[in-house]
Amino acid sequence: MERAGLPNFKRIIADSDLDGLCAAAVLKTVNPNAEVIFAHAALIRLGAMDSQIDETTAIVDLPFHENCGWYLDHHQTNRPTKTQEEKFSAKGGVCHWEATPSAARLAYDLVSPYLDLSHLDEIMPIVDDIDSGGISKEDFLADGKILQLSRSLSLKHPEHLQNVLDLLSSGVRLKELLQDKNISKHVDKAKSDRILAQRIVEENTTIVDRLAICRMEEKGVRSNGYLVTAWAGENADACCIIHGYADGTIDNPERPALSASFYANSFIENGQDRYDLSRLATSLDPTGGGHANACGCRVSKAGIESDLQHWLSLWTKREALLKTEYIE
Ligand SMILES: [Mn+2]
Repeated sequence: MERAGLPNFKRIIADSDLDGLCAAAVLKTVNPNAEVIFAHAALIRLGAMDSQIDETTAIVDLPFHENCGWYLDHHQTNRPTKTQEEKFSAKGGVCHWEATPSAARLAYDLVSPYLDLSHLDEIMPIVDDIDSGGISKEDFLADGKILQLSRSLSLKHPEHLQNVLDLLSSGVRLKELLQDKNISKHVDKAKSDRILAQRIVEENTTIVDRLAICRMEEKGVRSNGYLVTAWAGENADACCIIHGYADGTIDNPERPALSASFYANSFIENGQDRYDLSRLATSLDPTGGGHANACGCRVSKAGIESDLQHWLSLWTKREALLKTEYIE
């Protein structure tokens, strides 16, 4: 089979969201024997995955790591510098960084010339939309099966991640996937969890100077940005969601450390690219980052109140400090 442009790999490390999973499914189609490990950005940045990364490892939808063999990503803050990339290529590494709407799309475009990926054609546009803030308010409120599937994916349920991955990488179509009993129980749970999360968002969100601040810490319930920005409507340009536990740790999916996520309000006109929120995510935590319109970081030792005050002080000066500049 002609795969001239594709590097060899034995292991895939991918983000544990729908994008990372679909990207991993695409790569696993190339090498069905590859082991897939799901992780999240902070684990890579803090070196917690170092022992599992070598020249036979493909890393996708996660921060750059110089010891891997194939790097694929689309997050602006993860992009290796020119010097990093030259050094990486010089020792045989292959870097595919593109500003695609999803990492899965990047992988799909690289692999589809060589292999039939048509079973993913239905899911791909939605993966792009979810990962780039392109979901319409109507689609968000309708809460279709793919949105539910995307929320069901978590490091808390590694067997579910592997299950979805195995089906998608073996050519199973979406309809069949959703009919699988083991999968549909997680998807149904995600549907009912959203109703609970919605109530917690409403009870714990305040809007300060057009920033919706949602305090989900110590709650055991998670929310994505869409749930908060849909609730805030026209009254907010962005949201900040606090998750996790004061006594949590970054490598414990059951009790994660305190973290903050920042999302632009994609439901308002021009809401997506007005401000570079990644400047908030990197202002107190060097391991923070992501996209300009969707990013996150750890809460610092100073604590939530102090961090929030700092982010708000930048946010109130957003016209001067956070305006998006177009690079290139
Ligand atoms: Mn992604």
